[in-house]
Amino acid sequence: RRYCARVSQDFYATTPIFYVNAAPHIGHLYSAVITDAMCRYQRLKHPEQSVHLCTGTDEHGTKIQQAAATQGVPVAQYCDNISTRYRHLFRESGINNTDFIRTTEERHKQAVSHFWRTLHTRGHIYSAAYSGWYCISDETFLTDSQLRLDSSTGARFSLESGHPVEWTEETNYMFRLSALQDEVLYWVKQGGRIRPAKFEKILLDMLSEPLPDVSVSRPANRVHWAIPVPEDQSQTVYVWLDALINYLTSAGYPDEKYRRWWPPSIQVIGKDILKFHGIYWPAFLIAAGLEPPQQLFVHSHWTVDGQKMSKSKQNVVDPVAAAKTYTMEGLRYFLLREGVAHSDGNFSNVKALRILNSELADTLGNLLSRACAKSLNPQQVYPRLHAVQLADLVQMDAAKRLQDALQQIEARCAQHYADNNFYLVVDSVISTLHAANNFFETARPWELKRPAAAATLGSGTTDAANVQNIENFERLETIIAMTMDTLRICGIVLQPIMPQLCGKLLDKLAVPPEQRLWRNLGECFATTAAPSLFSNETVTRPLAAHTDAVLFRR
Ligand code: ME8
Repeated sequence: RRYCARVSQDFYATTPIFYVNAAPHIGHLYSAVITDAMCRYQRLKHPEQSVHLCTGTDEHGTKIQQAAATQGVPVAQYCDNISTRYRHLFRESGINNTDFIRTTEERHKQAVSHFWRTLHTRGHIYSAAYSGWYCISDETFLTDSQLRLDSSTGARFSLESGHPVEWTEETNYMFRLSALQDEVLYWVKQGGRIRPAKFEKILLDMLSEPLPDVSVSRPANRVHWAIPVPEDQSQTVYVWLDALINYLTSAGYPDEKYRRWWPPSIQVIGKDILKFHGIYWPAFLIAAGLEPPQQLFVHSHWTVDGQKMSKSKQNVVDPVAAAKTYTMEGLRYFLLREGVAHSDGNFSNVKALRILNSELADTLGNLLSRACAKSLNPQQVYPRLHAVQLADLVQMDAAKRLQDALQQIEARCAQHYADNNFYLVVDSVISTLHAANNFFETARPWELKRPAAAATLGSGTTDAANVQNIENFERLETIIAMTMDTLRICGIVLQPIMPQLCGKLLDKLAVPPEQRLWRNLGECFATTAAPSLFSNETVTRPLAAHTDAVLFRR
């Protein structure tokens, strides 16, 4: 079997769909923010491409049934409540999803039924008596090696989640996973499918043992909040099979239109659900005659002050509350700046405040306030560069360092975005902004402010004082223009990470929307020979008067 390169130029990205058994926390938001930043980068880099970003909620199964019962709310209403909280959170966080799927929707039930029938017709499903240790919380049967025995009580618990298991005997439908081991291995081994590479290794380890067949239905009398198995009302579809199919539903499956998006370009998941997405999911797809995803991007977990987040520890970080402290853009920035996919990240208020104050308020915000200060820039303009002054200024070491940083930023950040290393994008931008602040201080523009005599500028007089005035004025304009060019470039690069804040920055600088694309990065004093403004204009451009120059308050 060969998986060919995707024919369609369109980009399809997914987040996991989240269980509605509890409110969203920063871990859930993190998956969505990563995926959103990937999609925003695609739009920036390839504006001609269509992008589909699907997220949503996973609403079936015993866990949800129980959560609703505990609250004494009808289960459908309970699902509505939590699903709405996710929807709001994502809207408030600037997640630009093009679909929000709920597994309780009719379109999804249709997709699951169709997919089930396809597996059945192709001979991948059989009926069998099954017994084993079942963990309700994990929604799965566990083998002996996945259990911990409490010798004092004789009770068994899931090693991974710590939740209790029960001995369960039932007849249900099995999926011939064992027959697809080689196919799955072939898919994984193509390389680059599972990123970062650390998770490819983990998956290959899992695949080094023979895969058992997997139970894909439950008796309807035990799990009734689920999708019925077609042609057998006594059974319901296993929640993980149901949940995984959401990615097809969102693409339009079973209608042929799903082919426009299939297979997904990238599927973002947390490390906790690697087995389901790295083994079951490609196996289900291959069995149904469909192509597995092009890439799985697996991220590690957030801990809080070094501890795993959990309700019992009462240390779950509510993203809505965190956004009140840091602003939503600040929270996005912190998550993408501090999160690295291959190892767990630690959320701490002290660290978040320190980073946001020093990078967003001081480094970025301050540079904009300086360039827009009325004392230096009374006309409130994005001025033009003057060739003679530019040639002289770039002799300064501080200007050379800034120029170097700007010359490298496009290629470096394109690579970092392609690798989904958002923290490295931020690194490049912040060091460029440091270079710009340093240049500004070294160039001392405040010493070039126009004296009152400047009123005669352009009047044609040639006395020495006036010539000096004109030179000073042009030097001042050039320093401000170089600073604004840097801010503009950094603002364009950071848009996928902080869309609103960068929008405000680019608005203030009066950059037209069609000039905020990746391809506009080539147009700045450091990369174009001509001393021109962006888009080769040579005029001075008024700043947006109505937009505040304060980007981020400490
Ligand atoms: O597993 N740090 O849903 P779920 C970072 N419904 N990310 C975290 C995290 C943390 N501490 N905790 C959770 C399910 N996540 C299934 C998925 S997909 C077809 C079905 C993120 O609500 C991470 O992406 O338990 C993880 O994989 C996901 O939330 C699990 O969310």
